[in-house]
Amino acid sequence: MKGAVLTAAAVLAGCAAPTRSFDQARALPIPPLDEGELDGTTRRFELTAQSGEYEIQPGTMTPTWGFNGAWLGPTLYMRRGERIEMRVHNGVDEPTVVHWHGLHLPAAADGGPALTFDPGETWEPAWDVDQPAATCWYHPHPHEVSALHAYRGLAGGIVIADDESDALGLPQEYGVDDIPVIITDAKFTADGHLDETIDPTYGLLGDTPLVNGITQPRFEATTRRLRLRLVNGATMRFHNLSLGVPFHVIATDQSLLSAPVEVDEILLSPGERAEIIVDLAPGAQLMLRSTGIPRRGGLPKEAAQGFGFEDTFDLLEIAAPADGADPAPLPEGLSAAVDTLDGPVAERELRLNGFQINEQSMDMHRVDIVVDHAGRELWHVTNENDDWPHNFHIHNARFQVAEVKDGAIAFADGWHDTISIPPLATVSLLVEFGYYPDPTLAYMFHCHMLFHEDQGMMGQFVVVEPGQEPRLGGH
Ligand SMILES: [Cu+2]
Repeated sequence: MKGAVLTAAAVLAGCAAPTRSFDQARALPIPPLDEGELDGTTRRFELTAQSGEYEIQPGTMTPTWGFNGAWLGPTLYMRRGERIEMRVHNGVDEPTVVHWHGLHLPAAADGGPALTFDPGETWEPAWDVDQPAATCWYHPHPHEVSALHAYRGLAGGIVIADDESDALGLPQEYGVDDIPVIITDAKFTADGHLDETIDPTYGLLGDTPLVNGITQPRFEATTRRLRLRLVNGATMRFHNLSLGVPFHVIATDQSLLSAPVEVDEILLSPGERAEIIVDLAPGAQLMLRSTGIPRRGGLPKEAAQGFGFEDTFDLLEIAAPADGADPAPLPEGLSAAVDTLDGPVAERELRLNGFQINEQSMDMHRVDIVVDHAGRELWHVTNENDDWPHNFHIHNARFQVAEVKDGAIAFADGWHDTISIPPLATVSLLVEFGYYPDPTLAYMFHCHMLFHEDQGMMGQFVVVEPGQEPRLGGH
């Protein structure tokens, strides 16, 4: 009997893996929760992009950008059924724009490159939240410099809540048992500035991973169960994340799964999110680690090293409380099962190669795809490169992975808006768009390795009424 108890405890505590700890650990910063100003069912937010400096590494102040602060931004909280009115001030010295990654909204609010606004100006997008609870995020999207602006710190999390998910008994006390884990990276110059040298192949791939903006973070849990909202906000780096103990995935990019799925690791490409539940044994110490990409992500050795696919990092130390009640069993069902997938209205082929899609570079004056219906489409996305990874993000949409040919995706269940496309693989996506017809403004689809996007690996789609012609710019 005693042996059985010990075995269970050992599994919970991760005793099988050696305990790791940082030599210069600092408390994990929790970005402020910004609930905006609620007026009936309208929620108003004010965001200011600004410059400042921040102690990213212990003892060194680094010049940075952030929203409503020096570095990164607050976590925006909103609920399904609400109207959002946003005021975004550009307080930095370059034109920029903010994209609400994962949100379904009109193109005029989406924050694509055509909506870039100048220093000193204010942009006021508004939309209705009509999508399930999810972890999303916001980041800049100006033409050709999205990576640089994100790298300087213009990024933050978004929590979308709804009544159904609130009722599940999942951890939802922000900063206590419901924790944003925003993973980015940096490289530093000798004087502690962000090194903005853009490599012609690897862009701004950083060698120093950060969680919520700092190196060597440690979270002292006060509860035995944590919900971690993992956001891969890195500009180029893929992360295969593990904790040394099994954990449960409860949500992918766009919503809760139909049921929790137990895994040992989860791969997140740039832009992807997952919510996981981690149950802690009393007194346990865990390390969230980036462990290298399984099978090198299908890359040859040299390319895998270049893209950092063989790198391993300790990201976040988690200390469990010394005691506390055992967590209750997780709910068996999380969200209603996915409804039957209707046949797609249209099929498209998108071939990713180098910095281009279908042999074309991004052109803000060209419409690549017209969506003139509210139905689903099947997009077959192929990575034609054998030595480059890519991934794929569609704005104002959610998709399910219908089929994967000649490659493996670590976690394909659930609804996504961003997904890895391994070398020489074709991933078929059953896509549902937000239906907000507007012939004058485009949404983007692109590789979310932001250097690839900035180099032109992006296209535009316009959502219109049946039979309507797009006319970008309103002409
Ligand atoms: Cu790419």
